[in-house]
Amino acid sequence: MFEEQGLTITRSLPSEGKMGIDKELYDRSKTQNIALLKWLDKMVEMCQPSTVHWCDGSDEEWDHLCEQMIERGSMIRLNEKIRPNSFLVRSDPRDVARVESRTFICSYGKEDAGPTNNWEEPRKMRAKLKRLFKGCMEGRVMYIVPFCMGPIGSPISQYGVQVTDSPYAVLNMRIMTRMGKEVLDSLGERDFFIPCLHSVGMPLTEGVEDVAWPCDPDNTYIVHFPEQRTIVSYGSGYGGNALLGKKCLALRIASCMARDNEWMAEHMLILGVENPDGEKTYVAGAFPSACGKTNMAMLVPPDSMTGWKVTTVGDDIAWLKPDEDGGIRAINPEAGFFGVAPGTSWETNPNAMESMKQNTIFTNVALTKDGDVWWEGLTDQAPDGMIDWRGNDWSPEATTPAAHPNARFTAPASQCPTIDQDWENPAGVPIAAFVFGGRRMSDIPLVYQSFNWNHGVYLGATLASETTAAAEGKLGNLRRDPMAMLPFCGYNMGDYFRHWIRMGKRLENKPRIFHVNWFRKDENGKFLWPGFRENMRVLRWIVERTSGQARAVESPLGWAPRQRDLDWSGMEFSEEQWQELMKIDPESLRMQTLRHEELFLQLSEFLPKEMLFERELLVSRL
Ligand code: TSX
Ligand code: MN
Repeated sequence: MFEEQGLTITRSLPSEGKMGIDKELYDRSKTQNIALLKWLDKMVEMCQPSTVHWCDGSDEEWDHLCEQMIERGSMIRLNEKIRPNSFLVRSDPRDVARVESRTFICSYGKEDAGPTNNWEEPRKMRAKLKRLFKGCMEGRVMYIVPFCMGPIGSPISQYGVQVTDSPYAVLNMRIMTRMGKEVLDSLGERDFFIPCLHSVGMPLTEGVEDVAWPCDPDNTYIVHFPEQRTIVSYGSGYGGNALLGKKCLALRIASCMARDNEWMAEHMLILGVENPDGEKTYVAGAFPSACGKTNMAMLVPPDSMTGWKVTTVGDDIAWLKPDEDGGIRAINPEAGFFGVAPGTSWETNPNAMESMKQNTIFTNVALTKDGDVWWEGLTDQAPDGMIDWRGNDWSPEATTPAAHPNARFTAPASQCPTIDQDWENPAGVPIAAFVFGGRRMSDIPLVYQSFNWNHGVYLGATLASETTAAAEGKLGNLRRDPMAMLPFCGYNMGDYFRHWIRMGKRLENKPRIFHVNWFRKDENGKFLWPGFRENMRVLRWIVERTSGQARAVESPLGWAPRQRDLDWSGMEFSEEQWQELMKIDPESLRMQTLRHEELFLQLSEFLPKEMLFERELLVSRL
């Protein structure tokens, strides 16, 4: 079985002498794990690095890698007094985001990847990758990064080993995952771990000079082999393309493992809501991009809601497993936040700001003259004398942004002031509600609850966000993003819906399912809901619905609160405002529902009948 996990399925019969040299290149005494050593032998042989370094996850290793990157001009140390042990990295301007067009699910059958994923025949893709990886680490260090997604020892956690030639990836993995010697020891001789191969794709062959951010944008591939549970990524050093534990493992590969083993790998935040009596309710939420998911995960309730608290378990990914009590428990497989910097401020997210006070890597933000960082939305006024994300002088009069819109901070979750006391509990936290949230300027009310599980799955399956670009005078285009998983599901989306329906049958204590929309606008284009801290009022209704305390009335979309069902302490909101915020126009919604459901059309041959049934029910209610 393990033969298949490497790239070199066919043995190219290296001469014994050569193999001997390669094996001596790295210390094979670090582990007794045969499967791991066998895979590493092949990777070293194929990539031809000049040295191999086993990452132990120590502070010394961190310091050493940072020093080395600084020396090469790949990293800048920020002002130690303002931002201790924190760094700025500027990427190649061609390598600034995940590349969906070059992300592949290489299952045996094309149908298994489904119509919403890029697919290539595994054998063809392996051959292509083999050519790219041959000698790709020449002149570079190969880092071996043993990591664990989830608390070490948790029955829900999974091990991975990333091989990479990017010290930037190593440093980020050190924040985002449990990484190093402890993980390697805990992995022991188990043969199940996810092999993750990564290269920036710029070998230092003779005459080639290194650059600050090596990459190969013309040959970028992010490839998943779901049956083998392996990941191969080439050509990019950025975020989800290079930190393979996150989107590649914890979502795409994990979603396949979850389908096969009756659990769930979801693109969800996890938060805890504590009421004034100290009772805790956990909620998991899926939001498409640009909906403020990290802000939600770190919500600060309004002062007027005395005794209510929100705690943070995770801001991006949830792994959920059925428990003994018929419920479902979730862990955050990550150990850090890889958040979008622009728009993050002391106003919008003070807990994120606290989390990044130290030990943080900033990527593609602006550098201030006193050696701190800045980005659009951090302050109203941009400071003078900055250097922008491309490394050029920048002034507030400039027409280009100082920080790249996808600039990031990588910060340890442990530094978040609201981090939940059970965020590393190996058993996870019990989930009482799922919340799906879209950015919808019109038609969709603030909040409603599904009538039942399958109806809730339909709400998730039809989740959509309006693109912010309000082109051609009309409102933005609706983009479907089922369960916010469209770019992250490692298999056929139709089968993914089916898996959700199956999980509902399996669970005795099903989480209740809700839909929220913070972004409805009036006819003048003004937001009807203040959002941010005030979302706590909606969150309170949601958790009190799960315990049967809060009231609701039936609407065509689902159970909806009346104004008096929400906590309005310390907030003025007129009845007219409420009516406009919660208004349902059945005619318009019916048209929308019947109209080209583009995604449903694309998936039509794979859709579970339950989803079509839910649509019919909705249309008839409208
Ligand atoms: O994150 C947001 N949340 C969730 C907060 C916990 N944002 C930012 C989204 C961009 C990533 C929001 N933007 C939210 C929200 O609830 N709501 C809005 C829309 C909005 C923007 C500005 C105002 C109000 C609503 N300003 C005033 O009302 C003054
Ligand atoms: Mn995400």
